[in-house]
Amino acid sequence: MAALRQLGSRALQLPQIWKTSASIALVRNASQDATKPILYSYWTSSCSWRVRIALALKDIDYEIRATSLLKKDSNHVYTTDFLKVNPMQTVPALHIDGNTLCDSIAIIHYLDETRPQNAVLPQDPVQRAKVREIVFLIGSAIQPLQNRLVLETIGEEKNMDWARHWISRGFRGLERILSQSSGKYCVGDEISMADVFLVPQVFNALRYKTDMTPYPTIVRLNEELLKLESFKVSHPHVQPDCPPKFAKKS
Ligand SMILES: N[C@@H](CCC(=O)N[C@@H](CS)C(=O)NCC(=O)O)C(=O)O
Repeated sequence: MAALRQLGSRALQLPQIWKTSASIALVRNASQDATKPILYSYWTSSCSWRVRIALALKDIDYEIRATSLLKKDSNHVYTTDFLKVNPMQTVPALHIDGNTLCDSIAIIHYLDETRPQNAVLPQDPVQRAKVREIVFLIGSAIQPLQNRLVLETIGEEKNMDWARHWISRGFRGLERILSQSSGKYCVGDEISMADVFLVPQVFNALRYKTDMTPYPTIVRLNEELLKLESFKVSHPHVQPDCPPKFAKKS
């Protein structure tokens, strides 16, 4: 009933027979905004890439709003307009179903809850916990430490060493975890949110010239995942805001 109440006055007018969990799902779908979701994204942003992969895996059509992290470009995150989109002035943000959601983890959970096709969280609680362990390792113990804003504060002289240090520290743990959990993909043989987080993080690692030889499992999984269409179509080098010198010719 609590979930039903959250649907507002519209739901309260429903006949009793509709008030089942199945019909709640139907009502949710019917109330989803008919307009295309808008993704605020920057081509090299690994957090934006996570959401682009999830949208592609779930076959959700969306409009991209290229939002630069660099003030020298137009439409950057420091405009007053974007401040209204994301108070943290970071990407990604996703406008969907009449709401604007920020933070890749929150966004991907929302997508999985409202668009369950090609689920990125396994049903089994242990597998699900393992997926979340990998997601949080990358999302809170690696990426925030090598985020562009942090590197800017560290300064040009030291920032590459800094990024490599924290990525390598995280990858040492991640390699051990994945050597136990992985099958074809990060957790068993099904694509999950862990895969969605892994590939963009490896992209960052390579960008900062991290030595990948100590991480054979990470390298294997990254290569396997990059063969998949959802990872290819969302790749930074095929984004509309990718500068021509990096753009992949198709
Ligand atoms: N926890 C957030 C982190 C978002 C974040 O750090 N985004 C980076 C790009 S990957 C950003 O916008 N950084 C701001 C900047 O570089 O100015 C998420 O997962 O979406």
